[in-house]
Parts: sequence; structure tokens; C-alpha cells
Amino acid sequence: MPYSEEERAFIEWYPRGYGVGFKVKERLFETQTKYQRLELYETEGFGKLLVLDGTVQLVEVGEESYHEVLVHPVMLAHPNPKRVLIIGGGDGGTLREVLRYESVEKATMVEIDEMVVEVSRIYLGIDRGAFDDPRAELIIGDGVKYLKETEERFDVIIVDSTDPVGPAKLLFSEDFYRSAYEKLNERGLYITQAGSVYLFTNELLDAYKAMKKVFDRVYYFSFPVIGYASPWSFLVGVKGDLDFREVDVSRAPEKLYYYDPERHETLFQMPKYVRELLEKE
Ligand code: AG3
Repeated sequence: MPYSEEERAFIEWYPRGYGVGFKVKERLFETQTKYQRLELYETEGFGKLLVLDGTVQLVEVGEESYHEVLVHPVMLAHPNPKRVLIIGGGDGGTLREVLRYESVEKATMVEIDEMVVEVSRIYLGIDRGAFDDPRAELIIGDGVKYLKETEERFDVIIVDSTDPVGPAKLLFSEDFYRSAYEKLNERGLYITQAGSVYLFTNELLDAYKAMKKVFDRVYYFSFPVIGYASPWSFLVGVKGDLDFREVDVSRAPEKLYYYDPERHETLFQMPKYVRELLEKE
């Protein structure tokens, strides 16, 4: 069992018996939504813990280690991001970081599970008001379908999904990357979380391979995320003549805790064997 009443602990079990766990004070909430099992805990030392289908989505203390890294590198590699699309991200952390840019005129978030948004707004509040920002548009729906059908075009597309196994698998397919590429403006950036470097290496390689077939250039990087089996991997697809290795430091929001735009180049570190595997693709 991932949650043990006796041990007062929640553990996420990854493949091959690798666990990431938190001591918990209490289980605050538990429900089966239309799409997944949602749990919320109060941990001993990291604030609230949000779990979907047994996988850690975030812990309150340190959630910025994921949200800053998912958002700011692409936002600063694009010269003037006005229209941003977020797929997933129901807790609102990604939306919050996107809206820190004045250049953003509209940020559309497409989340399939309304319950994730509701529970996050009521119990977590990490959106810090982002859902009430007049520039934010929340669509409850299927991101795959939305991206295929929308007439809108975006400067940046951010995929803040669950793991590349199960229902979110479609978000890591060549087909999906093609619709994303199509819906980016002439110059645009796409970023997705791509799982644990050590424990989902094959999924990372598959996603990288599929992205390379579609985007003009593809970059990979990794970052230690609190609450996940780190390092965690991220993939970036570029359309047009943008260089993801270059960021405009002058536009960086004040008070970043994890992502260091002045040291952008340090993002690109990967364990050697993984880099070699990726380069073979
Ligand atoms: N998005 C999910 C990242 C995947 C975590 N995977 C895992 N623990 N096995 C996070 C949502 C935060 N906005």
C-alpha cells in the first residue's frame, strides 16, 4: 500500500522497487474522480502533498523546483511570449509562473480533470490567485482533442502532465507533437516533463525520438525536483529559428529559487550514459 496508516507515511513506488516517501500527519482528502484517484495529505515537513493515481504531483514546500524549471527557461528563450498554452497543470502552479510575464496577453490552460482544479484551489492554493487573473482562460477538456481542433496559435506550449504511462501516454506521441508543432506560431517553443531520468529512461528516449521527427530542434535537460525520483527530465521542441541555449536574463522575474537564468547552461546536464543513449537516437 502506498499509504500506511500505521507508519503514517505515503510512499510512491517507482519501477524496480524505488520509493519516494513522506511522513504524513493526516490524509486530508481522498476521492475517485472521473479520471483518477486523487489524494491529499498533510506531510510532516513539506506542507501538503497532492497524489494522482498513486504518483506524487507536488509537495507544497519546494513545488517551485518543478514549476520554475518547466516555465521560465522556455519563456526566456522566446523573445516575446504573448500566447501560452498549458496542457494539464490542474493545480495552477504552472499557470502562476506563466502569468509572471507582462508580455503574456492570454494563458490558456486545458485540464481534463475538473476535480484536480477544484481540490487544488480549495485546499492547496498554490495558484496564488492565478485562476482569477483576467488573462487566464481555463478549459476543462481533453488536451489532445483541444490541440487538434483549436484555431488559436501559441508562442509557447507547456505540457504539465502525469507520467508517460497510462492515460497521459497520448501526450507523448508523435501525433500529438505534430499538432503542437502546427499550433505554434512561426517561432515557438514546446516543453514537456518527461519522467525520471533513471527510472523512466526508455520513456524519455521514446519521447525524444518522436519529438525529433517533428520539431526543428529538440533539447533535453534534467533537474532535481523535490518529491520526484530525481533527476527529472524535460524535453524542449523548437519551431523556427530560436535557440533554447540562449535566454534573455533581463526579462527574468524577480525571486527565483531554483532555476538560475544566469547559469542557464547548467540545466543541460545529464548523466553521461543517458546523454549517450539520447545522442544515439
Ligand atoms: N506533473 C506531474 C509530474 C509527474 C510526476 N510523476 C511522478 N511522481 N511519478 C506535476 C503537476 C504539477 N503541476
